[in-house]
Amino acid sequence: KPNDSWWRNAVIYQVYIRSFADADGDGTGDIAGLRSRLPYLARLGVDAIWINPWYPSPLADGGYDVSDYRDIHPAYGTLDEAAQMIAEAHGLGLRVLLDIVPNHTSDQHPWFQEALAAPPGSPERDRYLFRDGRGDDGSLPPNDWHAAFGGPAWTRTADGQWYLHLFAPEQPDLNWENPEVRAEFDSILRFWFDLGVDGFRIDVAHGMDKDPALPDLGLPEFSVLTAEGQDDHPHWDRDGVHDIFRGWRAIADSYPDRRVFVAEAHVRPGRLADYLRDDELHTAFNFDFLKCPLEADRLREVIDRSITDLATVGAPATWVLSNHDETRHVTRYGRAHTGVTTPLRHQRHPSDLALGTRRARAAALLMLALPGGAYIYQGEELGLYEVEDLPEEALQDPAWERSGHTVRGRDGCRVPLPWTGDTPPFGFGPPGSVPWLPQPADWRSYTAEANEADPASMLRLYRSALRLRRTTPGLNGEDFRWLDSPEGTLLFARGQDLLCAVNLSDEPVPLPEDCGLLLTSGPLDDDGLLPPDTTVWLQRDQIM
Ligand code: TEU
Repeated sequence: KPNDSWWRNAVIYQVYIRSFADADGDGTGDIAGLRSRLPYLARLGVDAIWINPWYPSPLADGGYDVSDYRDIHPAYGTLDEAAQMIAEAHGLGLRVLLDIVPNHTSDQHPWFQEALAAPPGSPERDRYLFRDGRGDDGSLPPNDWHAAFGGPAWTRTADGQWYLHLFAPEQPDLNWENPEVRAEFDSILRFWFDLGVDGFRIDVAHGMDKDPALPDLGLPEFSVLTAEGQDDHPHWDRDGVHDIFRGWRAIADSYPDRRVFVAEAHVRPGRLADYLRDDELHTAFNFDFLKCPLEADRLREVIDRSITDLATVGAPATWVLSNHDETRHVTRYGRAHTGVTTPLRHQRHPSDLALGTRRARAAALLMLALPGGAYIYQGEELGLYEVEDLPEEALQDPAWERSGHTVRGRDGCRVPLPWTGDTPPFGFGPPGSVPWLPQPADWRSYTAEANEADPASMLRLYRSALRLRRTTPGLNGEDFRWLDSPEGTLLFARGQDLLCAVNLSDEPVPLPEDCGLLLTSGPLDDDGLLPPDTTVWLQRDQIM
């Protein structure tokens, strides 16, 4: 594989560093913990890791409020340790992607502190989006935009001006019209590329460009997507972002071993391709897939659209089931409405853990058999579920406070990983340490150790799938074809002889003939039929 296209069918493992592994026992994950677990990740068989923001930050939004883009949060370690970790990962054949947060800084970033200290109209304020308020005394926000975690997208400062924040008030939005902002991020990218990182996930890639007129939206609440039918949204998915990313691509390509960008862009179906042209970003998360209910027809449609849309610009499709913003899919798939995802918007529904786990196994084998790239969120390979009963006093997501305690937010998918042992902290930290979010007692049967001991565990399934994905020619190529299959099921071929069958109907279905079983997400039934909520990988006999 040429060095500059490794990402086209890579499996990238998301490390939420705060919750991955805590070497020093302060309750928070750290770089030393990550280093100690790199062999685990190499053995799992992923190609790369993406590390959520690890920069100095007041952690008002879990680190997506960066106060210094060129250093490491002291709780996580030092720049030296970061450089060593990157070298060790490379030594194990793992690439390392970081998370860059260009839409907003922390309110503790020196730039924002300078802006607050400077007068209205000053160059310091022009790095952000400060405006006068409306009403006779300017006491009304400049427009009607809403913030993601609740409340208006504007906060008033001591001298009466307001500043824009699409997320928490501690996350003021940068003004990307300002050349200084652009130059600063070019320099930040180079800083980390020079340290050896292989690429970046770009946070809120669809939000950086704002209509300078900041017109009213007329929408009742915050929406992550461009409103249906609205081509000219004042802050989502505007043409101006492409100019920024063309500049970034030139920087990535100036390194002999071409660095890579992954877009986090919540855009309308069909619009993602615009971000993935030759001179822009490389790849992007496929949230349509994450949000799709486990229903054959809906999945077939999303899969087809994902592949064909991106093929128009030569980009590979990608697949993702969970991340640090969404309810873990074991829990989602255990619900009647499996497409319900975001913990920022929806009420909770009862979930059947056994059913959810069974479907999560089926979904994993589906995802890993599809052409293109895939993302694994830490802990999904252990079968972790969403922790929905965290005590209220433990909740940290700004959504909890900002919503006036009406939504619990995203902490339930961010609970520190269980590695070993029978009691908390389950090897996340040293014995006696207290993880920053409490772990459920029954995670004793979800530890990496417990998974390891059980041949039928989620971890063993992921590892087998990732190994076969590497060694099976059909799964390496781009070739993908649907085959006819009973209603409520999916059947597709990869290359000459690899088949994947997914039964999402209520009845067992026969398997295609003349095939050998390579891998299955669960036991076949006594007659050799494929039971509901089960996926198999099959090898077609060569005689065909
Ligand atoms: O999320 C971007 C985003 O649009 C979120 O509102 C997302 O849709 C929501 O969390 C889904 O529940 C990114 C990060 O992934 C998230 O963790 C940050 O809070 C956010 O940006 C602000 O930086």
